[in-house]
Amino acid sequence: MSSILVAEDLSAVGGISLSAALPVLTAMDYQVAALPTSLLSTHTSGYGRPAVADLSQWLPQTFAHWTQAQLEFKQALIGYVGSVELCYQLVGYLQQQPLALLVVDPVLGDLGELYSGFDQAYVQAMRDLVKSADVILPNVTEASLLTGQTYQAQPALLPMLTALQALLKPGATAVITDVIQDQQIGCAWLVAGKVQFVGQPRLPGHYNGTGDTLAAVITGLLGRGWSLTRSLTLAMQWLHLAVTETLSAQRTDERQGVALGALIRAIGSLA
Ligand code: PXL
Repeated sequence: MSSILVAEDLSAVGGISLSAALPVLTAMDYQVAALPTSLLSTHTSGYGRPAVADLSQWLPQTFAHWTQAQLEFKQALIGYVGSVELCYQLVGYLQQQPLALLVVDPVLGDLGELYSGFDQAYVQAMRDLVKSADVILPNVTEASLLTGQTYQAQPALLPMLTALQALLKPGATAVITDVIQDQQIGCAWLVAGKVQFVGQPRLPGHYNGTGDTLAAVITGLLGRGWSLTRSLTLAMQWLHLAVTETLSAQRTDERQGVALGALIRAIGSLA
């Protein structure tokens, strides 16, 4: 059983981020070190202003303790971080780890808007953070913010992916996760300068946390040694299952993350 560090917010209500990544990666047989980068009463989209705990002392103390306890991580996923300072602390901690895979979902915003509480200084910290990643998983909004391009829901992919690649270390890959093409929604990335796409039929609605769940699944599959193409293809199929289940359960509250039961059963059926 391999261990994985997952660093993202714990939002008590909303079913996103750590609340989604923990069950998904546990079902994939990982031992998860669940590091709440922020502790919130709800996520920041739709419930008003959440109560936020101050973890600025606890987080460096946690890194110091883990170092003293000689805990080691070969795989890590970073999602919503929440402060500029912590972006740099995470990089510092992970630089001391024998990391073979670092996936960063550079959570910044959606639908053309920054999430509440973030500003351009935070975008810059995220640009610095993604330099350490092997794979980054921005949505179109985040890709636009990172590259400084004006947001368009359906941007030209080649220039956007090329600009994203320029932010990364050699050998790393940028994958845009909410690309719409021919009634499909899916992932786009570059191979030898050509745009690749894997998608699934687009379903109605817009659910919080789909990006977080997708990032957990992709990281889990890559961590098993699967190729990027195979990981993204299966991850999109499973996300489709999750959104289908969410729709058929008639969960009308779009602030809640996607239903995870069908996805976890699908993970269980994978030998
Ligand atoms: O799903 C992205 C996300 C993650 N974490 C927090 C958020 C959001 C989106 O609103 O508020 C705290």
